[in-house]
Amino acid sequence: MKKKYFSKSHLCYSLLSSLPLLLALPIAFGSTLNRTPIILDDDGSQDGMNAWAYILQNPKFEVKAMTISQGLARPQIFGNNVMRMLAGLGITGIPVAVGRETPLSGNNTFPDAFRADTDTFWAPFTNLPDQALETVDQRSAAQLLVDTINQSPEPVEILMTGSATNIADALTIDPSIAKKISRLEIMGGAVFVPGNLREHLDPILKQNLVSEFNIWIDPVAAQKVFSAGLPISLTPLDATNQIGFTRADQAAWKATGTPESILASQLLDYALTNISGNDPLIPNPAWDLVAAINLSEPSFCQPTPLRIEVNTDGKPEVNQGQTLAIPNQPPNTNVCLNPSLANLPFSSQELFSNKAKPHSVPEANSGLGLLAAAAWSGAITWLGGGTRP
Ligand SMILES: [Ca+2]
Repeated sequence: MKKKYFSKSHLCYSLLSSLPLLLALPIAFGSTLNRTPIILDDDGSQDGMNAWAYILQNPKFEVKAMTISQGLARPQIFGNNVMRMLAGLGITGIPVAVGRETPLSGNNTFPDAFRADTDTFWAPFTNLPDQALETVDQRSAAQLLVDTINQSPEPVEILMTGSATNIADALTIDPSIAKKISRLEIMGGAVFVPGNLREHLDPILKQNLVSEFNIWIDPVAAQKVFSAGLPISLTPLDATNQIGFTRADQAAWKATGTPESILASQLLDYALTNISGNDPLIPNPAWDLVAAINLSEPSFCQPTPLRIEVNTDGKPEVNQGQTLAIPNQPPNTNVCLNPSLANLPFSSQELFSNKAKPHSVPEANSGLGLLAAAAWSGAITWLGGGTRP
């Protein structure tokens, strides 16, 4: 007679008896899972901080450093804002450094009104703690980039959602970092669609019909980055024009109730109110968040390999900063041209739900992960935790 080793009740007993160990597994996994090391580089934009919030709560990534580029931000001012933002999120231990205050070349600048809102971190839509828990790293942004990349045992990804100034400076300090960057995801440029300077009321800027702000703000730096042989993935206006976030997303993110989701909700509120005209029919593209999704989710967009070069010689009010797709040349960039939120394994309203769903913490793509996931699911039921969403 064959002995039945594992009855259902036996399995339940086994699970319960090892519950303390199994419950600890997801925590242990949090630090040892194959998280991709990443550096976040932004110019102090509300959509950039949405992108940062998304990456910070995303179990696929481990944020190794944050750097602030000139653009919307006056980096010295915005560095302190970021430290207070991190205090509000309860996050410590990530070095934050600021870059130079001006472009490598030229004097293109964002309109002052935009920069004033960045200086105040979009108050009163957001409400930062008065005190930071840590101070800004004393190294330059470029030096922090170089040190972080060189000290990482694995290649590092970078999400660049502002000017290319800091990355270009880092490549000047140590060109060898190019070989240790596994992917540089850029939000910037307008390849086959009009630019966004033209949308501004400034009588000079609006004459430029072809350039996008992040590239235009420091075109020499951008061209240096595009020609450095990096594995670049570009999320240009071509892609972001097709994506929109709504008041329904804002409400859902707020309801998710994590520090990151609430911050994202506040920043989207600012954008819908002040950038999209507070019209319920006009969603907000949250440009930098789209690039972050493109970096995280392979199903989001099928990339198109293209040779991208930046116009550095034109007049700022004509075509300087234009991203050109050069035909019949070896590609240097994987360009996202047709993204779709419908391709994601979750809805846009669930973008910030990673920390809110305990069962999603263990990754089920390994044997131990499956065990941990099963135990976690069992524990939730056992604890009377109710239904899984
Ligand atoms: Ca940005």
